[in-house]
Amino acid sequence: MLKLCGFAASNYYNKVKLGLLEKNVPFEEVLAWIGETDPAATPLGKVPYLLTEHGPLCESQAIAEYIEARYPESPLLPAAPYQAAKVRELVVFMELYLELTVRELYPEAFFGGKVSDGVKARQHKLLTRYIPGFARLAQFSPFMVGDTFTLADCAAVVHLPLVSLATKIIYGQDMLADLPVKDYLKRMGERPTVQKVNADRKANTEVMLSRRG
Ligand SMILES: N[C@@H](CCC(=O)N[C@@H](CS)C(=O)NCC(=O)O)C(=O)O
Repeated sequence: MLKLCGFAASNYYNKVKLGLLEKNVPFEEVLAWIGETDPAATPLGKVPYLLTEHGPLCESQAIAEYIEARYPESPLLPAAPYQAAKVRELVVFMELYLELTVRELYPEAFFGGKVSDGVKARQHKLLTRYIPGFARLAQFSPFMVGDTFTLADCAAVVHLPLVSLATKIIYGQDMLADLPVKDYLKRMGERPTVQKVNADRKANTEVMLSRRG
């Protein structure tokens, strides 16, 4: 059976977990905190990573695509190449431009640390450019791309709340507020799979924060 390694407070871990649940693929969760990961499986010590009977795999998008190729039932990528590329395009946008940009703010937004004014200003400028670009691609009607739940929704459900929350805490303004993100997340939150991921995330976040002391 596939083993998904990492911890449920992680958005990238939850992207893969949500895909597995949506596809009804059996898997086991193996708890691995940062610093406790296997370097042979994840050379940069990042989570998630997946243990398969062929060997380990890291990087959430590579993992998601592997699962998709191996378990074609309940597809999370459209069969048409262009539509599938549009899904991948949006995942890249959300991760490379939104999530990685706000990630610089997490130490202060979530972990009691401090982020310099210079970094805050730089990330704000980047987001001011990136978010309108994202807005042109995202559909929200009712899914991120097309008329079915896809890998773009797996990514959106886990990343967009962090973009909203981190920008609200650091800049006093949810920089996604002009997009229909709240309604979208509410709609997605009606799915039992999303409810499970969110409940596990909340419980694991408590444990993570208590470990940090
Ligand atoms: N590009 C990676 C990002 C994964 C990632 O950044 N995971 C975080 C937890 S949410 C992590 O492991 N951080 C520890 C680190 O970067 O050393 C992926 O898609 O899997």
